[in-house]
Amino acid sequence: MNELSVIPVPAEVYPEPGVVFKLRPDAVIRSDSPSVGAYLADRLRPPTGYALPLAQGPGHGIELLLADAPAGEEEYTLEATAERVTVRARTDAGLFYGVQTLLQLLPSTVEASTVQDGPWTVPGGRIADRPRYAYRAAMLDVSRHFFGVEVLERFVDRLSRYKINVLHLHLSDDQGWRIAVNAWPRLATVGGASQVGGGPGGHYSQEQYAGLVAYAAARHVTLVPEIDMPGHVNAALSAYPELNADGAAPPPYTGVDVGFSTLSVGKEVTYRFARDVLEEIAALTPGPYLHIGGDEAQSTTPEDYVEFMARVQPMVTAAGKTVIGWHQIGPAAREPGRIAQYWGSTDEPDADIRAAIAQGDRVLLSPANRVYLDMKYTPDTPIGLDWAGHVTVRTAYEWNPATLLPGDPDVIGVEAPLWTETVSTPDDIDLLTFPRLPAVAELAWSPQPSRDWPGFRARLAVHGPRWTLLGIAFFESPEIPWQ
Ligand code: TNX
Repeated sequence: MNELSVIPVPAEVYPEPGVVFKLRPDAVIRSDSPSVGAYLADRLRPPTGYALPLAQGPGHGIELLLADAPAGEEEYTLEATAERVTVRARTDAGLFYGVQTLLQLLPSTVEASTVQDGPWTVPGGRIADRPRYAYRAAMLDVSRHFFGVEVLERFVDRLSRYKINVLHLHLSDDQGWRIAVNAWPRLATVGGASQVGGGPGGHYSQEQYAGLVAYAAARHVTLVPEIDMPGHVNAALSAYPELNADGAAPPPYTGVDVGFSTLSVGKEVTYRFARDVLEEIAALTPGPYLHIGGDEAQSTTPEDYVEFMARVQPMVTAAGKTVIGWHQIGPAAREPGRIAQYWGSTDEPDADIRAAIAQGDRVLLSPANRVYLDMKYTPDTPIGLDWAGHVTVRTAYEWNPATLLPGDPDVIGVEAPLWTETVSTPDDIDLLTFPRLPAVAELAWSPQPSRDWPGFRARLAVHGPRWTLLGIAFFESPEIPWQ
């Protein structure tokens, strides 16, 4: 295991020089987890052409075992001998991560969808691995540009290969409302029928959303839905005149400005709307979190903002969920367990995040000048923004989440957001996501001392051929010695 190119780099690796596991055509998969066993078989059968039956008993092949496992929730060990590969974990999630590591130890052609020549080898040795942070996330803004369920499924599938375990969906903004709400049907049918640049937009039915939740769960990814309030609400205001202070609905918005819309904090209908929406979204969400936005409420007075949040945050708690808000939520009274998502820069934390930390909020890190996937890599990047600077692969990779903010906050993890003002096709998503998302995945999973830029750059190079086989239109950054 000395030529490992695993991303995120595992916590502990003990190579066994001279030992090689070679998958034979008669190999079996013995799995204590039916779902992870089936996932592995689905990934291995097309490129190998082997039958790989799910079998009992320890023949030649791969074992995924829930016995004699390490203690951590997402922890696993992987041992490769000449005869078999054994993954052990206490949970299905741990086995799933062990399987991702195993797939990365096999040749890149394992990503092909048709039968390839072997040999299907895994270097001998032992890995003991566990995540640094429990919350390892990406965000996709489906409001500025709408993307259908198939695009989201592909995104989830790709994230899960790098042990990302949360997908945050920005489901509402000025330009479009993307989820059906039975109590307020015009949100989706009227508020969803627009997007940046004036395209048709779209929305997810509750059935489609539930399907996506299940698809993600099968890959150990939790969806975190966001309904952004009290700003970023033009789409909702355009669908329901009564939500507006003057009772008149504004036209749909197809530009890229922010900060011009607000819910009416003094109107009771605002709270009926918020409660109905949050209850329906909570019912669609098996995960523990609801994100209520709270950013850039520049058309809401600070007093109104605090009053609004004092009434709306308890609705999330009442629906059985934990509040997440962008860090502007810091000055508003907190609900127990609240998480503030920091999207400032790494230079000087502002008063809002300081207020959040002082109140005891947990913190999710999304520093814009490090992990905003919508920032251009360089001035030449054909799409993307640059208000937070240019974010090279190295910039995204080379920082320490533990020392970013003062006040010793409880950091739950790292999230890389992809805002889509300039992102309108699946290839656009790929270009901005790869290779920066794998950099963020390693930042969130691997221990700080086991990762460094020269090592990451060399390992990343080996992933290019995999992405090509998967049809990922990644950015061939000159920072990486691509193979
Ligand atoms: C800031 S980050 C926003 C978004 C924009 C993004 C573009 C945040 C909470 N708000 O409304 O899409 O910048 O980079």
